Amino acid sequence: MNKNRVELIKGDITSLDVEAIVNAANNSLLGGGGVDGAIHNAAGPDLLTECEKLNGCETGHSKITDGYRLKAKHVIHTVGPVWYGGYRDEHSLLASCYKTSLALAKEKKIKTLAFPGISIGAYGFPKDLAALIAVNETKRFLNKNSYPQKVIFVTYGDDSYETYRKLLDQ
Ligand code: AR6
Repeated sequence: MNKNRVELIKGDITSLDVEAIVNAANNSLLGGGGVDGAIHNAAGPDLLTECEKLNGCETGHSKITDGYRLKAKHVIHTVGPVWYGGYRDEHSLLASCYKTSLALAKEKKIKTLAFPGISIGAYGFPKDLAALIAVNETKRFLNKNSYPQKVIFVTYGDDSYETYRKLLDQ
């Protein structure tokens, strides 16, 4: 994989000028706190209206909507697992969030896709393990597929940046 296809930044995912951003949503897809709240605030009420028609989403799965007032044309809503100590298949469910989000981006021929740290806030997934899963799944996918052309990992107000940096430099 060409290293230029993965980027790492610090900041607010809602302000990015990319084709699609990923939302760390919950099973209802009807909004919440954290990055989900920030995305709904920035996108405006039409996002909720579209989400209401989606009938929720299972953990580890992803659904796509428009981005409305966001610069991003699309939002891919993925539902990460709540961390229960690693005994409830959390690892493969989080991997599935990345795989299904990337697969939707491929299907829609999305050029640039930005991910926040799925499950590492309210859902309590250990950050280092989550970053490893995010990077591994993304590299594996990009090695086999030409879309998305670029993936941006967005870290926010925590210390995940250095963890991602080390993993991406390997
Ligand atoms: N831009 C980028 N990253 C952000 C932003 C932002 N504007 N805001 C927060 N983060 P969380 P989860 C980071 O809790 O753990 C919601 O209520 C944050 O610092 O948003 O998957 C949903 O509705 C953290 O690193 O998502 C669900 O109920 C990361 O985003 C539940 O929380 C994820 O934190 C999902 O929990």
